[in-house]
This record gives sequence, C-alpha cells and structure tokens, in this order.
Amino acid sequence: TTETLSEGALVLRHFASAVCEDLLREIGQITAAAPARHMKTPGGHRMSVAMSCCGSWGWVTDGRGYRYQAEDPCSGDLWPAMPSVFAGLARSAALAAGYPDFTPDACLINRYEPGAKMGLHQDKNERDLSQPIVSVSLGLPQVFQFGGLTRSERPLNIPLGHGDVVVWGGPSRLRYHGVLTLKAGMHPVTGPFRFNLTFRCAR
Ligand code: MD3
Ligand code: FE
Repeated sequence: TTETLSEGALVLRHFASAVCEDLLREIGQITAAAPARHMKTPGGHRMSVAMSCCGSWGWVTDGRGYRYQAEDPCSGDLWPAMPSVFAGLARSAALAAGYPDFTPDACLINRYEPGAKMGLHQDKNERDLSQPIVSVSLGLPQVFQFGGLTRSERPLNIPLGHGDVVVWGGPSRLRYHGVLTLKAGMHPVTGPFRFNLTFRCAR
C-alpha cells in the first residue's frame, strides 16, 4: 500500500520486505569495514544514533560541521561500495514514487538502540535538492516525525516498521523531520536495534 503524506512524500509500506535479510547481511559487511559510531555534532554533542555509510560519499559530522566526504574519518579509507541490492531497491522505490532518474551516490546507515532519537532537522547538505531521498526502515518500529517547512509547524507522528520505505521529494524535500526515542524491544531479525538506510544523491 502507498500513503501520501504530503505532496512529494510517499510511504511504501513493506516495499523492502523481500530483501530485508539481504540488506541486513550487507549492513553486517559494511559495518565490519566501517563500524557504526556515535559522531559529534558541530556543537560537541554525541549523537545517540550510531552511523556508518556506503557509496562514493558519506555524511559525517564533527567539530568542523556537517558535510559529505569520500573517506571514513575513522580509518582514512574510502567508504565501502554501495551494494547492488541497496542501489536497486532505492531506484525501484524512487521509480514507484515517480522519480525515474534517481541515482543515489550516498547511503547513510543509522543504527538506533533503545533511548536513541533524532531531533527535528532539515536535510540540506546535498547539492541537488531536486533529487528525492529514499529511506528504508529495518527492525524495531520507531515513530517518525514529519514536520513542515518551518521548525514551528507541529509534526505528524508516523510509525515506521520493518521493510517500510519512504520517498521524500519535490516540495517535501526540505521539510523538518526527526524520530522519537526508540523503545526497547527484541526484533526477530535485528535484535534490539532499528536500522534506517537513507539514500541520497549528494554531489
Ligand atoms: C523527510 N533519518 O538521517 S529517514 C537522517 O529514521 C534522518 O533515521 C531518519 O532523518 C531515520 O537525516 C529519518 C527519513 C527522512 C529522510 C530525509 C528526509 C525523511 C525526510 C528529508 C526530507 C523530509
Ligand atoms: Fe534527516
């Protein structure tokens, strides 16, 4: 089923179901080479979400700010390549949502443990804001907050579960969004975690 949240923003429920276990196997390989880590915000706060990346560009944050870079700052090596099952899923979800030309070059892997959250923010470090973002949720359910174009607009709460995919483009691309605190639980495939893959065209 497809739900439209607002113009350009679509939830594709269970769109990734057939490949969830493949995605998780690839996450295991990527994080063996580029471990999920708690990055620091430019203001010096430790993020509660642990992050890794794959693809030509990775999103990083530290005392110098937010940016994309080709190397993992922990190792100096290039980020692991984007597995074909990742790119194929992201492209087919974008196509289903009406974006036939999506070419992701960056995938951020977010790992949430109980108590982890992400405050309301905009994604605006990408060069071409006409390209959508595709996100894939795996494991424990977590409530996503979908806000407006200003921080003050009160967000909608949308639960996202294992295999759900969301495509954010057009006039929704710069909406504020975040996720509420993950509640403790045990998922048969991911154990105590929720993973979110966020596909972007960064450069
Ligand atoms: C709505 N991650 O990594 S993905 C992020 O669940 C991020 O890990 C969240 O926000 C997570 O930046 C949410 C969904 C998402 C991503 C980008 C968006 C929603 C968006 C851009 C515009 C509007
Ligand atoms: Fe975001």
